[in-house]
Order: sequence, then structure tokens, then C-alpha cells
Amino acid sequence: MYQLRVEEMSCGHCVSAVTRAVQSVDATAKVEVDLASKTVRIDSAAGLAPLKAAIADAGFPVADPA
Ligand SMILES: [Cu+2]
Repeated sequence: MYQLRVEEMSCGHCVSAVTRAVQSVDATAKVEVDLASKTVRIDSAAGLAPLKAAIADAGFPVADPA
């Protein structure tokens, strides 16, 4: 379980873009986004680095774990 801060998320489109990015790395990942706290929780066996890279590539810089 990873918990990341993704400050740029502001609406449902961002949530689905981030979710898609994570699931492009691990299609079975569980992704939970809390827009209010700009927090993304990821339940995945994938490594943290590729997950963060995929989210960043989608246009959402990832701060360090919340
Ligand atoms: Cu948005």
C-alpha cells in the first residue's frame, strides 16, 4: 500500500487520469483518490518508482509519500 500526495488533482477527470496511469503499470492495482487531501492510495504489487513515474508522465507531479 502506497500513499502519495498529488497536488495537481482537482476534479474527477484528474482522478480518472491518475487511476488510468497507475493501472497502465499494474492493471490490477486498486486506486483510491481523496481529492480533498490530494492523496492517492495505491494497493499494488508494482514498485513505487514506476507508479510515480506513470503518474508524473500523465501530468501530475508526485510529492513524496503523504
Ligand atoms: Cu481535473
